[in-house]
Amino acid sequence: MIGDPTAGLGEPALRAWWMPFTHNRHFKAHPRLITSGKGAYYTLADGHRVFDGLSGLWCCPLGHSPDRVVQAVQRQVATLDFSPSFQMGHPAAFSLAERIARFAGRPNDRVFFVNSGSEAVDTALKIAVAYHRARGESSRTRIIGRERGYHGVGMGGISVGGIVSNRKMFAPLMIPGVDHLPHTFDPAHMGYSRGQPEWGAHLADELERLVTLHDASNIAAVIVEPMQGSTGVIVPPRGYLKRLREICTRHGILLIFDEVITGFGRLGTPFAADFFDVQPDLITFAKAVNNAAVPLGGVLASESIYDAFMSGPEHLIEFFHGYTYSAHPLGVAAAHATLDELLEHRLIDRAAHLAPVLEEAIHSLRGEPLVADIRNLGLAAAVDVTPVPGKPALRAFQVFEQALSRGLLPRFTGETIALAPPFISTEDEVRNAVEILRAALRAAA
Ligand code: PXG
Repeated sequence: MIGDPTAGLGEPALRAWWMPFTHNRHFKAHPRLITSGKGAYYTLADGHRVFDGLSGLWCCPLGHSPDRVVQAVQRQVATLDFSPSFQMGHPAAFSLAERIARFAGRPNDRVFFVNSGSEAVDTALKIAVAYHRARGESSRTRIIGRERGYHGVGMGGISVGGIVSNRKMFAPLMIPGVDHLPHTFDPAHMGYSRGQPEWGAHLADELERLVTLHDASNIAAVIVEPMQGSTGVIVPPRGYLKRLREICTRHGILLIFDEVITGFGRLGTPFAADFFDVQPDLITFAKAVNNAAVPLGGVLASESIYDAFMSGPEHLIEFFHGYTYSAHPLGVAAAHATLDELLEHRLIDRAAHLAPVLEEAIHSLRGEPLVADIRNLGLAAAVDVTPVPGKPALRAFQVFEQALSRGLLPRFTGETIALAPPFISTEDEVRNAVEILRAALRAAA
């Protein structure tokens, strides 16, 4: 490890925070503390700077504390710190919703604001089920998720998600009537694929099988991450998402793209829907929408979905759902500033430009010790490592530690190391991050 990152903070000082998705006992014995961030770099408690290889947790495409976002939030907190969004509204939330719909190329969509990806997913599932009911098809309640899917940690999200460790402790709490498509990762057919694998579009036909099993009249929606992020950058086979779209349309099933990771430019297009040229009925987003300066997420809903709710007496609430902090003024201000930066500096084009740089670099790791597979799409890439026998997930952690000590903060999860650098990174920074990973792989072997 670099120096002593505890910087005087011993275990007692770290006792109270029960950390999320963290090995608490190990962490508190060997803490890794971040004290500041600027641009593409974090500074650790011991003063070392590390390159932020995952843009925070996929959420900071502009790097850290960009001036424009900082100033927007500072101005906002001094002007209007909080505004109720039940039966009241603040102007910037309306203009942001319109901007996001236009940015998505879906100008007639409506945007429902929430505070996280998990809330966005649970909101989208509620919209889907309530939509069918509003149209008199109240038997359409079943949701189809996908194996290895990550849709956050709400009750809906873990139910449609497909990561067993996130589900097994909570099985009795899961929403009923969920089924899962198979995931699309098969190293025998797509090992070391660059971009989208050629093999695997036929896996979308599994949806037809589920429709035959349950009957379309019982199915509300299908939810997928267009590119699976958390489970390790699993890239959809060519034609797969188009086929899912066709099957959904044929059977009146809503298609939900969970774009919490892919939204706002990660694939070099505004949304993954643009990249794959497939338009879903609902899109969830969070993270990069406002560079994660303040928690904010949302759901884009097509006009016809919104319209289905707009019946009954006008003085009555149409959709009984929302959060105290929906469209929080600070989150909204940060999002306007983030969109300004993304658009003015053409940073999504820059992500597209950096994508082949990352692709070339990451695939040069083929043949390095421990490497079992490499995948990439847009400005995201993953390296699978060979597990330590009998100790699942240990190897990737060892590689992570080696990388961190050399100045790179990647993401490790399961047997996968992921990279998703900020869009503001230079080509050299992207290549250098991969060189650090190479050194880390060698050192961990
Ligand atoms: N949907 C998707 C597709 C996500 O990736 C969520 C929902 C939940 O978002 P919230 O804001 O509730 O956490 C996510 C979150 C990782 C990593 O390392 C990924 C996420 C979060 C933290 C780490 O891959 N994705």
